[in-house]
Amino acid sequence: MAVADRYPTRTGPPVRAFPRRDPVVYSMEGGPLRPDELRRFQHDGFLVQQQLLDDATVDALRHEVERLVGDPELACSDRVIREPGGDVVRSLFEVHRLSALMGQVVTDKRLVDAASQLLGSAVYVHQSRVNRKPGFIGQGFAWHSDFETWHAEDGMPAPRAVSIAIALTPNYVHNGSLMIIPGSHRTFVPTVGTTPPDHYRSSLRSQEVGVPDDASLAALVKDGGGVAVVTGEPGSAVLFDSNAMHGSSNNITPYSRTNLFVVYNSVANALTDPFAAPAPRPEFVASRTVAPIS
Ligand code: 6CS
Ligand code: FE
Repeated sequence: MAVADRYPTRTGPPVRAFPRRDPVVYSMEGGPLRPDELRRFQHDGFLVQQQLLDDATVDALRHEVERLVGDPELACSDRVIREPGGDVVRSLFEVHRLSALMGQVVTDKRLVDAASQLLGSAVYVHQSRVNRKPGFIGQGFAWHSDFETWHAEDGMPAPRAVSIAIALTPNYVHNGSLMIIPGSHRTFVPTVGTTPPDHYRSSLRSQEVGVPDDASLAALVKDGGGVAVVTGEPGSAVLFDSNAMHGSSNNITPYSRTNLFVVYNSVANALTDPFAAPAPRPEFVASRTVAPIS
């Protein structure tokens, strides 16, 4: 039975943004996040946590990233995304299955329980990745809502998912760190355009379809009171709503900005058919295995 499309996107102009049609925080109890943290997440759409992982774990994760980058068997996999115009590794996908240590991190109770509390249900891993953003080379990510892509291309019904990004290297204001528009998660901005076949092969290198128009972005920034740059030391983390408008700039400094991302989806929000794409994306980008993390 077809699922109603409550967030139509990838349509023709004009773009008409509309208020989010689902809650942000599903439950205030039953998890590690304090009421003040939940209120901040509800309002801003993101929450920064310092020192989530200890230095030894972060060092080991950084070594895991470079092990995977140097793995000749992985080099030709679609899981490896390279920078536009070159072959430097930009991102690695489904890392929780490629690295036992990363698999442990994504099932860590501190992350899972926080996600479950926010989403009000058991959760499973929708996607995991490392965005490597090496010094001098790492290019940015255009402004986008992850949910807009996950709805259009993966058939995610509602924005009942949360990303947790863990800094593996220092995230400074100047080395291409994540920028989020506060409050943008409470507005859905449809995008103009048609999703081409196998879009992920280009969009993960440089995204053009699924990028909101400048007028909508300017309105979100005005309503949000500006743009937040998420900085933090290695081991810090940011939890951000699936519909938070975010992006990042090129890294022109010597300091790599390498982050481990995991996306938790509610088990009540399992993927259906894409709402605006010719075919579902591969499992390593969008899991259709709803295995609740206990
Ligand atoms: O298409 C996706 O799933 C990916 N694209 C971006 C720019 N952010 C989320 C995710 O990694
Ligand atoms: Fe994103």
